[in-house]
Amino acid sequence: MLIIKSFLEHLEYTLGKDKYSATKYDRFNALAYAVRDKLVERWLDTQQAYYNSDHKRVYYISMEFLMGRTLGNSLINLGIWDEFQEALDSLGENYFEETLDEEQDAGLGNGGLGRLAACFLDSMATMSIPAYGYGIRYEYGIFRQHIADGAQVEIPDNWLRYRNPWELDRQEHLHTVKFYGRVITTFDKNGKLLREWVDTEDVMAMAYDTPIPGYQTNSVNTLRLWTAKSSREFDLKFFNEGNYIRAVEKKMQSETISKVLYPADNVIEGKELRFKQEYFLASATVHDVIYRFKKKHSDMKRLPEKVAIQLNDTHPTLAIPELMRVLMDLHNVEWEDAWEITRKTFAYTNHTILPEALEQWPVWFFEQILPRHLQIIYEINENFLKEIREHFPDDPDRLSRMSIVEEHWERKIRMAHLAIVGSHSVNGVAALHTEILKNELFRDFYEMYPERFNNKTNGITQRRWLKMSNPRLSALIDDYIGPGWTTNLYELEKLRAIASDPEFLERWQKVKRENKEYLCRYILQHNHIEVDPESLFDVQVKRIHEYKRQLLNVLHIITLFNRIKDNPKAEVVPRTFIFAGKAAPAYAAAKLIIRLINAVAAVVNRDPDVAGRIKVVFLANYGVTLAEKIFPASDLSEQISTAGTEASGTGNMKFALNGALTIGTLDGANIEIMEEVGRENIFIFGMTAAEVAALRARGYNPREYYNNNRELRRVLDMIASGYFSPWAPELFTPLTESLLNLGDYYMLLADYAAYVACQEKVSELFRQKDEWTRQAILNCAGMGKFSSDRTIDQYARDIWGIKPVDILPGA
Ligand code: DL6
Repeated sequence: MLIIKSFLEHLEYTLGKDKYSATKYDRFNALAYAVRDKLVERWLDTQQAYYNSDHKRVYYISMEFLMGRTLGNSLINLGIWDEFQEALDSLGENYFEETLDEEQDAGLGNGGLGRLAACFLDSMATMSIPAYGYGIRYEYGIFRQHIADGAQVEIPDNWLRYRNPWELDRQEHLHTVKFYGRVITTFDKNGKLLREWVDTEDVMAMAYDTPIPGYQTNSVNTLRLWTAKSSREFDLKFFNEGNYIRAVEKKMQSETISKVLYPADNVIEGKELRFKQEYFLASATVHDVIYRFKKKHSDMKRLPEKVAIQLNDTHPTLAIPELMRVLMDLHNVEWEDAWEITRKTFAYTNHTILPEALEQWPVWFFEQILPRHLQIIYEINENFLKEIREHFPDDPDRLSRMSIVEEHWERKIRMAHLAIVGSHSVNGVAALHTEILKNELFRDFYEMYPERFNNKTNGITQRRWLKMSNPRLSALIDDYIGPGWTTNLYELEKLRAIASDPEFLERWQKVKRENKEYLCRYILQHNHIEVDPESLFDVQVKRIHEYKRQLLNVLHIITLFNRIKDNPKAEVVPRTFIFAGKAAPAYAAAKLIIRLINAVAAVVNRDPDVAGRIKVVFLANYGVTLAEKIFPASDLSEQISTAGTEASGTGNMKFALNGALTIGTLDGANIEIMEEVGRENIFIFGMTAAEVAALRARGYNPREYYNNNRELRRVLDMIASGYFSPWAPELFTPLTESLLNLGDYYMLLADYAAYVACQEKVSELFRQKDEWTRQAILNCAGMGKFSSDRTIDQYARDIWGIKPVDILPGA
């Protein structure tokens, strides 16, 4: 009952409420504080142990951390879920669940890249790796999505409005981040050339720390997020000039840096504010890292012995010239040494090959905002070009291809080139993706630095994505093979031996059924659609993007619809098509795809001929918490991107872990999933990446497919003629135009027939309930490789050279 005591004390003394005045949100806060108390001691012990042992530490810098909720995860990782559940439920019916449900998602990310960072934090803490996450404490996270008349509406996510009980502000951890100004050259007393960056406009970066508890371990790591504060000196200048309004205005301007997360996934926003955000994160983090290093060391050459910095995509790459600047201008390190230290410290992960997501910043941004960094980048580039000439003396074209400075059109800095040149490791996030980096996107660099390139296939944390979000399946698995899978996911292999055991099959089916019933209730409550839990739950949840091909899924739905309309008595396997995902607010095609899904849903769901056979549901506001409800209830996982476009995918892993079968292309990590679960237990269709490239090179003509496939033609004509939008017949023609007249860049039409045929096999198998279940079990059994623990182990060994540190209580 100590728990209740602590909970009630926080309600009273921290929040000033009693049981009469406390809202549900107060209850959540009081519980969160009670749990945080339990973390703090271990947190302090961990930080002290890192300091004392002076181990090498890794700094994972990311513009995104898609954390979701923290309370449930902390209870799981601390092993106190049951205890708290029992204690809280003694206060009232459903008290515990309702309280957990009050927590807002920390949505500081767009999708896969941000969620990967969050899974990595969990794994690093669980594996006692001395690690820090560094990011920005956006006041507004990813927008909330509402659906109004079938269309996406964005609502600001003011997630910090009602306090965040997990964070602690560290007023003492303040760093000055400089912008603008000019560089002057002076000499020191020995005649050495000095560069000084002067007349800058300064912003303060203030730290907020969140504890990251490992699972069944004493380690509690730190996620440090920076918030922008105006600098006092800066304000004073205007105050002293008597310009009060200007001073306040400037203060507000400087604080906008950490206001809002840019909401585009896999696309860059070439905005000045985004550029400033990236530098703000890079600079504050580099200063913090150096500050911590200097507590124990004075010789900067030892930095790479003690510090590894992982760049989560190119977004934090300005940390490379920033470290060079700090070493040379503030610590008097010579260029050669500074460069060696920098290269040995940094490692870069690439997460996309889509051209629209590869960052290039205009040189004039640098000239105005970061003039000293531009000098440094130019010098890095000069040395680099010299090195290329030495390696490849007879290949002048190479120089312009590889240069860090793009000289055509507007001059730009190619951030990926800077990241590769300034790092000792470059990795892709799935085997195919890394091959594409080596052989296509970064081929020139691979030829020059083959030893830098390596693959680290992504993973997910099984603590959140199975143990916490699917308690029924976790309990069943524990019953048969024990709980070892929570820290060693390869233990799931043991399920293979019982995949045909009738009792196990039956219990597995019962779990799936209950999870589906739970989702049905959610759908009824939120979408007012009644869904049959016996139907096949065919699910595609992820960001809406043309390359992910939600539109191909819609083409299949309309095909089925037509088949049923033509032959209303035909035997069909009932399916519920479930979609969820956000579109970037400025991405017109993606937003139109959402409208089309909802328009098709409206037609299909009210048609009496198809009643009881197909339903279409679009669930609004996809995020971590909604995902936790969807994966456990899914039968079929749609992973249908054009081969060669999805770097890895991680949703694919979450589905399979929860016993869904995959229908997918040979893209990203789907290929490795297939290798692990067996070709016979996955539905693979469509062109390979090599076939896509070959077809593109030959000249792809989508019209050929349209002309030669009657069903496809009919589906596209229906969309184009306004069948699903009689109130605005031309509403969806931009989508059909892009397929038929603008080249169908992602080749939906080329894969359509194979996809539809493959879906028929899916339906056939679903009729054989036990065989379906057996394959679902084998999918789950094959997921060992896809734990983020394995991924982190590989990063720690191959890239960071970091070993776990045992944390003894009270050490
Ligand atoms: O590596 C995490 C995740 C992959 O699983 C996805 O396949 C990939 O699309 C995503 N990439 C991005 C890139 N954004 N930018 N830049 O989100 O990374």
